[in-house]
Amino acid sequence: MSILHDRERLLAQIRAQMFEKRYIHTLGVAESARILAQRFGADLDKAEMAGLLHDYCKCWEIDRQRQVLIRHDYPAELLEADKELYHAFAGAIVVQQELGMEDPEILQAIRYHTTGRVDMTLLEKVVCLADYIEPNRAFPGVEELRQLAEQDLDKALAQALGGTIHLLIGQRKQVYPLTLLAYNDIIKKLGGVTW
Ligand code: DGI
Ligand code: FE
Ligand code: FE
Repeated sequence: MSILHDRERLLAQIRAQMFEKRYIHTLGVAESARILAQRFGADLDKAEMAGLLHDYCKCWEIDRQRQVLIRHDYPAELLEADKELYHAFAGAIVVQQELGMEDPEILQAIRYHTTGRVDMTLLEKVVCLADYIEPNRAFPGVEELRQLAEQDLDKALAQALGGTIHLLIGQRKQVYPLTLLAYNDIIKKLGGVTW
């Protein structure tokens, strides 16, 4: 049986890639993604699976993540960007190659879970937002974000991405272009500030 269909083996494999805290976060994202999928009409099992896999190589050495990117395909500007972004793009490659995940929707949800992008799919939005609001997250504004996520996926995601952009600017860090494009795209589709 494929590891993807053997839950215990899959969880053990994921657990072996990361520190305990990251694994607890991973289970939280899977749970939140399932709840959001139910609320907003995405595929529950795909959302949960993408949540389980989204940070698969987050705890790997940066050089190992970079090697995965270099040996495969990555956006031209990624290696110049914050290394925090590598794990999302490398993760999508690794779970395909090492675990045999072939579902393109799940792979894209992993790939874009950190940066977002223009025209995010429902599943991508669900996983990206679940990453922000899972039960173990604690940051200023997370409660407000959870409440917004009860009502409106796009508003919550705009608030989440906007918060990250704000934080990065406050830290004098680069903002990856896709994050700005994702934020603008959602705000545009919302028709401006409506909340
Ligand atoms: O992997 P997680 O910690 O669960 O969460 P994540 O995948 O959303 O990673 C977020 C980190 O990436 C956070 O510390 C902010 C950092 N980061 C650096 N540059 C950017 C960025 N996040 C976004 N969305 N866009 C950036 O340009
Ligand atoms: Fe992540
Ligand atoms: Fe995460």
